[in-house]
Order: sequence, then C-alpha cells, then structure tokens
Amino acid sequence: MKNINVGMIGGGFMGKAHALAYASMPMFFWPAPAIPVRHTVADVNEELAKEAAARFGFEHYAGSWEEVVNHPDIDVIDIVTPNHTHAEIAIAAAKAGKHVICEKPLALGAKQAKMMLDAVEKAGVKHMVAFNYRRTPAVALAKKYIDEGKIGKILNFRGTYLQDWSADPQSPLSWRFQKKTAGSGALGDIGTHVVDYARYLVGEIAEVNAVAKTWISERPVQTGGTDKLGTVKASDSVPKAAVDVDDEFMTLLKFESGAIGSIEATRNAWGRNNFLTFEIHGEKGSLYFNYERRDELQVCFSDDPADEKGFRTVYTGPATPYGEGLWPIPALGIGYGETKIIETYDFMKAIVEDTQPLPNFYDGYKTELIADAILASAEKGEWVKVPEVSV
Ligand code: NAI
Ligand code: SOE
Repeated sequence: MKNINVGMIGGGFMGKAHALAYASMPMFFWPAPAIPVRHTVADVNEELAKEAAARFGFEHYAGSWEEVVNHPDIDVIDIVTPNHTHAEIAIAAAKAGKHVICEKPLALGAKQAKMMLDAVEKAGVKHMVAFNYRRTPAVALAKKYIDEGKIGKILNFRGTYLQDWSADPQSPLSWRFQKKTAGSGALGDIGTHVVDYARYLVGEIAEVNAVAKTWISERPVQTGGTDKLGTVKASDSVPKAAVDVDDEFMTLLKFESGAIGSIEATRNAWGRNNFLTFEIHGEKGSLYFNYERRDELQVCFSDDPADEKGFRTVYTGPATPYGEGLWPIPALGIGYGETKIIETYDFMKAIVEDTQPLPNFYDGYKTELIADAILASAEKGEWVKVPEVSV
C-alpha cells in the first residue's frame, strides 16, 4: 500500500477537518487506496502551525506555504486557507507537480478559477475542489436514485443553505465579510455548496435571476487569527469597518435540461444552523434532504401504493453509497467528519488509479461562473445567462 505525503496549508477549522480525515480514512476504508501521511502543515501564523502539527498529527510544520509546495517529498498540497490565497498556492503547487485538493469556493471568481484550472491541466496533476457535502451518503443515494430513473425527469430543484452565526452585529468582521479575502459573502461561502448540489443532482445551470442583500453593513474588525464563526463576539470598543459582501441571496434557476429551481442562502437566519437542504420533484417522484438530519433521505415515488403515498424516510447505512466503509448499522450516525473521510478516500483513490476525481477544478470553475452570474443578476435586476464553456 502506497504512502502519499500531504502538505496542508492552513491550520484552522478546515485544517482540523482534513487532518481528521487523513488520520481516519484507512480506519474506515480498508484496504485503503493509499495511506495519507500527515507530512507538513504550514500556516502564515507559525505558532499556529506548530500547534497544528502537534494537535493534528503532522510530522513537520512551516511558517509559509512556499516552504511546502516545493518540498521534494510531498505528493499532495491541501489548501485550507481563506479564499483569496487559493489561486496563488494552487498554481504554484501545480507548477511543482503536486496533486492539489483545494477548499471551496475554488477562487474569488471565475477568472481566477480558470487560471487555476489551466495550471492543473497543464501540469497533468490530479485536482479536487472540496464540496464535501455531496459525499454525505444520503446525497449520494439521491444521486443514485436519480441516475436509476427512480424519480423520472427532473422538473424542479429547491435548495437552501441557512445559518445564523453572523446574525449578531457583534460577530466580527473576519475574512469571510470582505470581498478582497472572500470574493463574496453567503453566496461564495455557503451558496456554492447548494450550486454544487444542483449541478451534481440535476445538471448544468443555464440562467439565473437573483437578489442579494447586505443586512449588517459594518462589523467590529478582527485582526489576524482564525475565523471563529461568530462564537467569539467583539467588545463595543473594537473599531468597525464596512462589510462589502452579501449576507443573503436568492436566485431563480433555469437548467439546461429545462428544469427550473431556486437557491437561497443566508448566514443571518436565527434558529438555522447548518440548514442545507434540497427538494427535487421529478415526473415519477420526489426527494428531500436536510443536512441537519443527514442520515435520512425522504422519498416519495409515484408508484407507491395509493394508501402508502407520502414522504417516507430511508436511513443510510451498509446498503447505501459508501456503506462498505462506514458504520455497520443504518442511522448509527454520519457526521461532518465522515463527509471529509469519504472525500479523502475518493481523492486518494483517484491518485492511485490515475483518474481525475470529482468534483474537480473544472467543477470549481463552473461554480464560479454561476456565482458570478448570480452577482451580476442581483446587480442588474434581470436574468443573466451563465457563459457556456467546453470541458
Ligand atoms: P480559518 O479562518 O479557520 O483558518 C484559516 C487558516 O489559514 C488560519 O489559520 C490562517 O492563519 C491561515 N492562513 C491565512 N492565510 C494564509 C496563508 N497565506 N498561508 C498559510 N496560511 C494562511 O478558515 P477555515 O474555516 O478553515 O476556512 C478555510 C477554507 O475552507 C476557506 O476557503 C473556506 O471557505 C473553506 N471551508 C470549507 C468548509 C466546507 O464545509 N467544505 C467549511 C469551512 C471552511
Ligand atoms: C461558514 O458559513 C461555514 O464554515 C462555511 O465556510 C462552510 O463551507 C460550511 O460548510 C459551514 O459553514
């Protein structure tokens, strides 16, 4: 079994999630496609890198990503830093011949995402964008049902991603609230996960018609450190600065297939935590998923007996996608960690089997084209076509 040495850039929230996945993947999926070795973790904050190495089980640490991307022993560069840093690190990693996994959103917009796609394609390396929520087994099960024709031709996709961690104006102005570091607000941060669901489950989006709002126009400035996602409030004495990204957006969708739909996302919906949902209506049935109940897929099929018709719950487990590696009893509990473990499994498998994983930088680029179209539509107040690009 091959060892694959990972150099991870960033020691915050996602650093923790990805490190957990590297350590745990072979415990779940055995024989593992490869053993990911936690070689080096880098963070712009060297103290944090040192702490991350000890905490997340990396052999070495570094105070800059440049030290890691050219290291001859490293096979994979894993980018878990704020959005504005993704392009530079990914392009350098590709030039150094490393396989790259990069957190979402891939870039600050489609133009940057295209440069990243070009770089990995030119280098001939494997590349993945970390839309891990499509790897929740219940979501993979929905995809299986759709591919098997169980709900027939899709008519409608309704997706939401609702959170409340930024509803408090004292939640600090972290990198997530600034265009220069985040690209966009709720749209890039959480809306792109729903765009990924829509593309994965229904197909390409052709046109969008959106509105976007910034509800809290200034926040207390956070200097340095990781984004604590509103769990640490700023005191009243901290100076404030402007928020220049959306807090919330909604968009209508027209798919290339003729299906219609909508997506809405906000981080200001009190009472909602990780309310990432979709409902899909097809000619022969419907599917409903809510990440807050991620062991469950709600299904209704048109040929269910009339006296049994209505949504019923399928619990994911050994018989459903990824069941061979996960827990042996349905509904024992899929967590956020498992979605990252499965993502790591699929990425390592692609490297070893010499295939291109999904979703990859092409999907990240397509998602950025859609996100750009949503912003343009919100600005103009009209339908905007998503540019067509070839594979
Ligand atoms: P965070 O704020 O918790 O951590 C980011 C870390 O990157 C910090 O330790 C910071 O010091 C470090 N950093 C910043 N610039 C750097 C540079 N130039 N070189 C090296 N290190 C640098 O952020 P979080 O939540 O971990 O987000 C990171 C990325 O992961 C973002 O792109 C975000 O959108 C994505 N994300 C994805 C999630 C998912 O479910 N797939 C969940 C949360 C975040
Ligand atoms: C904050 O909104 C956040 O951490 C996003 O950045 C992630 O992508 C999402 O998975 C959870 O919420």
